[in-house]
Amino acid sequence: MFRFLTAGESHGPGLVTIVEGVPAGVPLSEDYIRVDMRRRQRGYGRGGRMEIEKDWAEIRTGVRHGLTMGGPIAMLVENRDFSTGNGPDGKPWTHTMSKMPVEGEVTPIHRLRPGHADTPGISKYQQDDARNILERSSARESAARVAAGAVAKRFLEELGVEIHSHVVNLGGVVAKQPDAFDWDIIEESAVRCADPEAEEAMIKAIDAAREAGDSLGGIVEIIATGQPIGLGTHIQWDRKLSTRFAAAVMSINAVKGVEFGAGFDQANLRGSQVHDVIKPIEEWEAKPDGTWVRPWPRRTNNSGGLEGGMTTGEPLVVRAMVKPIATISNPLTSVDLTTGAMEQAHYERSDITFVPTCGVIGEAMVAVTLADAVLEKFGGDHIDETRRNLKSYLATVGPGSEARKTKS
Ligand code: EPS
Repeated sequence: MFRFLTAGESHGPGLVTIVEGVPAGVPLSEDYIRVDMRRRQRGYGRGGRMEIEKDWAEIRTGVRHGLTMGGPIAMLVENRDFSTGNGPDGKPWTHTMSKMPVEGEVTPIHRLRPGHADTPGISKYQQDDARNILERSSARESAARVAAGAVAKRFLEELGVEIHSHVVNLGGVVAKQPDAFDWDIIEESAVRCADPEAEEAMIKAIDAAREAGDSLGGIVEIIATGQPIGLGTHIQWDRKLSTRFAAAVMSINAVKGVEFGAGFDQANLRGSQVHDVIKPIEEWEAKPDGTWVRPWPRRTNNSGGLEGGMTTGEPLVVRAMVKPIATISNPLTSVDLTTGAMEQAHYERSDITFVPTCGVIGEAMVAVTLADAVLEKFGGDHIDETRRNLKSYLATVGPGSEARKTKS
């Protein structure tokens, strides 16, 4: 099993994550994790906080001489804002977020932000200060997820799996889908978009929203390639991979919808237009060892690489719809939590959009879910064992029971 937990607050000393289940022998470094930590911080439309933070996941356990040891990997991500920045009332965050009681007043947050976790949070946790809710509900926590996701990606790379993402819609500007993805170009794009014309319009939309004191949502697409056919299962509802990917991606702050492959558009089509026809064996690509590059390949991939809750071996295509951020500088009318009287919602600082970032967080959640599914099927206390098990399984996949016997 591959799993992780996070801890930490947005303006506390930092974030912590513990990743468990990584086999021994996987090459891993802080520099490798840093690449995704940086990617998460980029993107046009991010707010002032990203000028302060230089996210770095410090590996504290589980790695020796550049290789995982099989034990839990604990990582720390410092919040530089805590040690260097000022919070409300011009007081340092060390004061506002002190573990122990402090001298003098710390101004509580009473003006609830519609759309954020504030209102149900203060009710349920019986808080008189919405900071005790928003510190944990902040999307700052996604830095710890991206660190965990990078570990999952490193493990998956060893098995030939790659994960990327791009923005398909930002603030209602829809990108044209390219025939083939050039991931280097997408990484260079200020909004992580494959269509330069749409990119320009997205940037304009972000500038206009900033001007209006508002925020923007959108849609990101996450694509994983190289995973074998047959991960997950059709056997039980909670073990289906479609269930697990949807839950993992829906768990990202502000994500309100998930679709696979042709997605919701399939509602408008007939079955004959939707289902992915299997190619005849003459068109299969063979590897030198007698196995197939992709057994049971398809002519199309409307399923997004999942059938019956299992991988088909075709690229996994997951899209997430991200609502506009709830913290807006021209705040909505709201109420004071102590009196119920009308007030403007609280505003400290925020991003205009975090759609480009959301793709990077989506990659992390897809990576963690795929890593878990790979270990469920192939196990392995050392990466070589996982690799051996994957190889012997692949030798059995293809037409005919005779072929299965002789190849395995
Ligand atoms: C974020 C840090 C936060 C926000 C954002 C994501 O920093 P601060 O609250 O200090 O400005 O910029 O959080 C939200 C969008 C949210 O709704 O909480 C980060 O590190 O990604």
